[in-house]
Amino acid sequence: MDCVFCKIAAGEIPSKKAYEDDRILAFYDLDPQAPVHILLIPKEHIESAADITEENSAIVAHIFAVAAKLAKELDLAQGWRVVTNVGKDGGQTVMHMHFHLLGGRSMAWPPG
Ligand code: D5M
Repeated sequence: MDCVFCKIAAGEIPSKKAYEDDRILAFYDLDPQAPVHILLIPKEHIESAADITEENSAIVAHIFAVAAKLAKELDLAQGWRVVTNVGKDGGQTVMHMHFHLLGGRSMAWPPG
């Protein structure tokens, strides 16, 4: 499968890692939208949050636990945001589910 995030998870494409275990990888976004901009992905290929089911949803809880740990480590005590884009209207450009962890600046609402 020609998936850039599968290749990053497999170490075939380099990334600046923030966290890794057997199930997930967190790495810095190459086009940062905030002083801290990290992507958290499952190593297993899941296309988007639209494919989350009762059977595979534990990975999402794990990703949020690691996001909270990273936010603490990176001193984002003022606040931070987790975003996942789904499909064309959601602004998803890489079809491997990922969660953006954004922090280090004040966020606007609603997102564009
Ligand atoms: O976000 C996809 C995000 O993925 C976007 O912010 C750029 C980032 N990206 C794409 N390729 C790479 C590599 N190779 N390293 C790091 N970051 C990358 P989306 O929600 O799909 O619009």
